[in-house]
Amino acid sequence: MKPLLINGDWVDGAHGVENINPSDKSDVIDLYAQAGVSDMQDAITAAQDAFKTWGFSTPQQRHDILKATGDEIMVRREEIGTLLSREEGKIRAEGIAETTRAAQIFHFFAGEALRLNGDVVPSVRPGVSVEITREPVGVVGIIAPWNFPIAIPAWKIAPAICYGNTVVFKPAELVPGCAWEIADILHRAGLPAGVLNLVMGQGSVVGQAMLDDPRVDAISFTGSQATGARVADACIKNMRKFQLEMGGKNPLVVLDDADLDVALDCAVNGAFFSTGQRCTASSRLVVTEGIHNRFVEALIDRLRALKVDNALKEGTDIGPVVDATQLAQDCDYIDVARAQGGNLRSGGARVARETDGFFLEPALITDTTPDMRINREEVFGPVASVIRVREYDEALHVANDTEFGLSAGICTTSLKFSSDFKRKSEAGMVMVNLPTAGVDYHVPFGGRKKSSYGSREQGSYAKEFFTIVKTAYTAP
Ligand code: UN1
Repeated sequence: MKPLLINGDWVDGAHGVENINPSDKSDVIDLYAQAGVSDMQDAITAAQDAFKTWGFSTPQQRHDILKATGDEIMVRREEIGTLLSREEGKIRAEGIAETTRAAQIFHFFAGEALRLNGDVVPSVRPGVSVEITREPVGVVGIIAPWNFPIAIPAWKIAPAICYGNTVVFKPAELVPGCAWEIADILHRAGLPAGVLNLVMGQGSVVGQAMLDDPRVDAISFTGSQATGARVADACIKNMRKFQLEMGGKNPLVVLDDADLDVALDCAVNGAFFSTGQRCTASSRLVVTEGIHNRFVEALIDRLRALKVDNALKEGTDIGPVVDATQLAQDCDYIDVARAQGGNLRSGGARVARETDGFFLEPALITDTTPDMRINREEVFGPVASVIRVREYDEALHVANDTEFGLSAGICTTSLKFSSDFKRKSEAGMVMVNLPTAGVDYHVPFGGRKKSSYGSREQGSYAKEFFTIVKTAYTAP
């Protein structure tokens, strides 16, 4: 059984749960310890104690540990990437790419540890000087989702440690494997006891215990809107800092003047790669009428050529859905879309393969309208809908007609339309002739409206969340 990490010790929890491969339900990856409420409380105590020293550690020490962690992840990227695919179901190439991204994130924040600076400002009062510095926030709780089992933990843990915070990390229940590897690597890289605590377990038990504990100074959360709202309530109650990344209903606009191949690449990648299980997925394809039929027919041809199979099998393009609950949700949304008048033009059926997994053919639903549930609620699966519009202005309006605002894309060869879209899109991230998903690791990530709350993640902007500003005045 893979244990919890609390105060630098590996401890067995109350019991273990099996980590199951969604490509092959008979494949049990390992047993992972499950924490109870008292384990979470011990972890928070450990993080609080460790903060007394780690909060004053040198940038060199933080750099060296983050660098060593990035180095080991990079060297082991094939092995860890394979584990990732085995537990989450994205194809092996995607698993390795995500693991590489995690290594790059650790390297980026190793550098950032050495670059933290402040300001010295002349006071309005004679002889006085003012210093503005950034200090760590304290004990940071991290709640991560299952769809990026290593990249998202990396982009929360690396900046937390970089800026001198200590961490209580609750990974998603479905993907403890990569979380355990990160904890093990950081521990062996010399991270002092209590700086990172790994508390695996149920959200309703250990997640709740984290939210309820007033000793946690900040929480960084990625997950569903419903859980995000609960995190927000608990944080307000405790007057603590928080940052939420939640869902998306990201539009990809395709204009008449688009390069058809570019638009198809963006749609196939953005909507269906990683089995569509990305909050940045292009789930709404907003297409102007001059290109609509050509685009839809060519997209159907592309989708039929995709191989849906075991994530670890050579040649697979789309792996399984993550579990039975998610699969049922995907199928329900396809049914709802059809019942409301959508036309299921391709895929959407459960398929059997050599191994017993949660395989679903990528589904394309055409003739949908913006008010249908399929265009308002996040599905989080290999399901995309097409909305036909007359011209650019209507496309922009439809693109913004959503309570979400994470990512938005446009395929066009027009500078005028792309410039206008970049300015008027109500999303946190805008992509021109690129998929809405798949972002760089060194620039800010985050959305608007109900997709996100709080300051941006990633890149140097991460310090807004993981540090707190102090203003110090000195008279001679
Ligand atoms: C990406 O598209 O590269 O959960 C990252 C998600 C996002 C991460 C997307 N938080 O899908």
